[in-house]
Amino acid sequence: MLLEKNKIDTLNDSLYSGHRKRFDFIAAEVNNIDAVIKKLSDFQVAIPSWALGTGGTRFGRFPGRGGEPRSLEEKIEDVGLLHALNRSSGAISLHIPWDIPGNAKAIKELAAQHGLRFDAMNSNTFQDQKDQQHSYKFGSMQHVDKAVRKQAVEHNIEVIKYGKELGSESLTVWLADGSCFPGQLNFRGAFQHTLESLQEVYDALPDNWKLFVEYKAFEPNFYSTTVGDWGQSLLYANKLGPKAYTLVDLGHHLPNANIEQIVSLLLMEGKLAGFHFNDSKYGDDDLTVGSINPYQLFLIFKELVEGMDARNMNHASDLGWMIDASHNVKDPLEDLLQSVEAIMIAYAQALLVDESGLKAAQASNDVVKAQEILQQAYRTDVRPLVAEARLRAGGALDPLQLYRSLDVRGALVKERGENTVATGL
Ligand code: LRH
Ligand code: MN
Repeated sequence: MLLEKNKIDTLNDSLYSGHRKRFDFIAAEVNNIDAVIKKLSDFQVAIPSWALGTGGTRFGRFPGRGGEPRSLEEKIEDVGLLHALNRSSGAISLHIPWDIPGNAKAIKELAAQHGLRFDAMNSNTFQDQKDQQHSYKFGSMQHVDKAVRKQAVEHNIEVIKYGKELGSESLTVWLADGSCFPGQLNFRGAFQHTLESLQEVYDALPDNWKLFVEYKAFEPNFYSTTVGDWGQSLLYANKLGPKAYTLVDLGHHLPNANIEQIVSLLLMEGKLAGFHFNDSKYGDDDLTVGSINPYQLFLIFKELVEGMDARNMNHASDLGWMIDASHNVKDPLEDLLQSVEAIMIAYAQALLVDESGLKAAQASNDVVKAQEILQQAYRTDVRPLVAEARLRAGGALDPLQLYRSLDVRGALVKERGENTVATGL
């Protein structure tokens, strides 16, 4: 479904005067307002191809209204729709084998028509495919059987091949590998096998590619995970080489982990790959970004802005900004629109932090002043700034309102049917 520009213009015209008032009010408070808006317009979040349908849990999946994408082409159309609405979703991250491009050239052209590029590719050695020779029941790259490890390495090299054809420049490896009971696994053996396997994948990377090592505390293994936390992931990344980095999925931490401190140190080490943004209250809940703990998201972006500026990094292009969520009760596209909005708001708030004032407060241990400076930015309603960035980039002032007023889901159901189910989680 293509979104006509005039539909966006009509909505924007109806919302413009209110927006202008709110924008002028906040803009009066912000130094270098145009630079801030430019940074927001340049910032693009990659949409996961595996989160365009209704997800579920082991207790079941409750279908949505339907109209889910039936193919990679329709997934690209849906991400194109999101990007037309908010002009901040200019990339898609594919998962193989859920999204094998039949004709890579045609897929690349279709994505370009929607203004989309291909972000990190994702391999999958956490499920057994029907025609697979060896099972990953007891792991993939950690497996005691060399043949299983070899199969996992070959799959990742195949994923790189697809990525090269599509213009992607990075591979995310998330390994479900681990153990469910004490005694089941030799930790050193599992680490060494995994490192050797990752090294073979690393050696197959094109020169300009990056390898993202994604860690996770638990699930589907519930006693140990072989890439279980940022320290273990950093160990792998340091041993593999300069093209290997650590990927931070916000939901992959133990309760109350200080993720903003982890981010600050990985950035300091030049080993931060990027993010899988989502939110959670307990485990890897994969909920809408900013729906449970928006202050933590702000604190993470505050460390990102300060750390990236300290290394003269380009905010828009030097890290991988991706969402990784699953939608059990919301319309997938509405959920993703809310997630992108939450990310843009946290980034805008972080850009408003008085960094020099904060440094002065820290230097004089003025703890109260430091908190006041942070919360001044966090408590600033930056939504007009994010909306203005969308407007200047040709997007909708209120993407969700337009998505609903045009009944986009209804049109997708008419086009695709009620019972279509997208591949993915
Ligand atoms: C694992 C994970 C990983 C993906 C999968 C869909 O929990 O976060 O990034 O491969 O979700
Ligand atoms: Mn993830």
